Amino acid sequence: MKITVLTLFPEMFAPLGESIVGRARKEGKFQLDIVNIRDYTEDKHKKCDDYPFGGGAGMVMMAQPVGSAIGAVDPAHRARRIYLSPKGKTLTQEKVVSLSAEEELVLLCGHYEGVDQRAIDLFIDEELSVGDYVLTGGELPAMVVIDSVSRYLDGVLSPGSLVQESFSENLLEYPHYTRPVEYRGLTVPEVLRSGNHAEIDKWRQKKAVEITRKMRPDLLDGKGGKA
Ligand code: 4H3
Repeated sequence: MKITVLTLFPEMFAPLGESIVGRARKEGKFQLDIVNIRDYTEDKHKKCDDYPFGGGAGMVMMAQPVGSAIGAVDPAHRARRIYLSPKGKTLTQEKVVSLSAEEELVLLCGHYEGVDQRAIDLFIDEELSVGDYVLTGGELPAMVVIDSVSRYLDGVLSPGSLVQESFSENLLEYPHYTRPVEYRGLTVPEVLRSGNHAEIDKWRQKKAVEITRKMRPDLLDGKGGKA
């Protein structure tokens, strides 16, 4: 997969050079290009934003730099082009899985009051939100999309990790423990040290249901998930 990010703040994407995503990029499991929209402005002062028609606070990102940037990175419109916005459909795990099957994604990050509506109308396939709150820009949401999607690409996670996850679909995770056996008076549940993998699986499943019932009952009664 190839993911291209369009942003006025490319340095915000430095975290994607680290950890699991950073390693996956270095190993060529996917390609991530961070493109500065400013490189495509036709304004002699490199301006990319302007005052809103109709008045009001804040600045609006101009259609021209955004349109030229998209045209340059995806001339044949082969990519699924996504604008991160609180108006979009909320990103779900199911959506993450479907995005991971795309060959190419373009993620457009707005800043300030947002992007001129004509750039969205002309160039964007879909708006996505990472949750019902407003952020200063679409950069963090774009990173959320990249991180969550990259986990489903071949060779990014260790073999087994996603299998485990699909067994517990619509359930929250059971608790994890590592050494030592006792820490500040709290001990690791006996069953996890028993070596009995059938019993361990049963215990984990039971805990997952328990935790889901307590924290997110909506996931069990079908209101929030597919259950
Ligand atoms: C996405 C973008 C929240 C989300 C965002 C989300 C700033 C989009 C500006 C930027 C527009 C205002 N906030 N929930 N903010 O995914 O450019 O909407």
